[in-house]
Amino acid sequence: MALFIAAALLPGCTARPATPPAPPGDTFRAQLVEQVTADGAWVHIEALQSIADATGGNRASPGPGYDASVDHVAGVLREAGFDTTTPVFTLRSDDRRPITLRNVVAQTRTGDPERVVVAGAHLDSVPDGPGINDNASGVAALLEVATRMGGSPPTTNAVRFAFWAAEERNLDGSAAYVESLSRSERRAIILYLNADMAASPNAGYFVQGGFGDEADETGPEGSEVVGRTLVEELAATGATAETAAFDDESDHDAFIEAGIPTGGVFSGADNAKTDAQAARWGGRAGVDFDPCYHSACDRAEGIDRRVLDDFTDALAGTVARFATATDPLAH
Ligand code: DTR
Ligand code: ZN
Ligand code: ZN
Repeated sequence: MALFIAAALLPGCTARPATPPAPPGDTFRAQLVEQVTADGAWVHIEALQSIADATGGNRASPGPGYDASVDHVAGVLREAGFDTTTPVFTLRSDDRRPITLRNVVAQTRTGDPERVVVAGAHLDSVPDGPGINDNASGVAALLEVATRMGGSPPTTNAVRFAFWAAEERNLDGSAAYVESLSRSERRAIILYLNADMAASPNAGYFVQGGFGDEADETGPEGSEVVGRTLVEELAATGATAETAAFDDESDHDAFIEAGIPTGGVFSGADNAKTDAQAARWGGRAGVDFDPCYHSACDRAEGIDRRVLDDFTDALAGTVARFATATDPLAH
């Protein structure tokens, strides 16, 4: 039985509770975790790999591979019944010619739109490769959760899935999106969940949200509930998570800056796995979590499907628990 966490107050504004997740035995959560599969996520990995292969080997934004990735993801979400938009923003750039890019934002038609669970992943790659572990893996995991949940689930709260442009260019897509929100739209977001790299070939299971000593490491109050829920949901797959401090290196940053409770998962990039980590998770000590990080070899063949399965389950369980939380939201 999960512990229910008392509401937390953010300094300087009205109450934003740390939403207590539903118990792990909750039917909606159990069904969603049961329904999502690595095979389902794999369909999107293959689609994004094919897009990169057809567009010069990458999905960098701006670029044709990114545009095709947006069209794929938006099409999947529309087909699944979500209210789907592709809001445009102008890239911060030194160039004289302004560059416009699209994020993808898809929301359930059910659930309270004043209580929104937002889950996001960046959809762009670096120019040097197809960006499959970084970050077709996070995209695929969330698309699998979204499509199994469908656009009209029986949840208390609305759920919004977001796929960001230009993470690899200063986190511009998520930053522009959060900047575009009104004060009341920001206050309606009860938490943000980030998935950036979820199937590294020599994977770790890292969770951010509420861990660390400084405020910029833990995230805003309430983030510890998100982080703890992710750890619990990974444990339910059999994976022991390692907790990590937030840095400013992914799309969680804009949400943290906006004071929104935030959590994230990460399977490791260009750091070597330690002996202790290899003992805990398997894999090879002394070898990078992802030897193909930001390289042309970051392809579908390198994906660890078991790790993708674990993270997809954990994201499904976490989204479901917060989407069905019924504690009163004081504004
Ligand atoms: N910014 C990511 C890689 C990355 C580095 N540290 C973290 C921590 C949490 C998530 C992701 C990352 C990239 O897209 O390259
Ligand atoms: Zn990257
Ligand atoms: Zn990334």
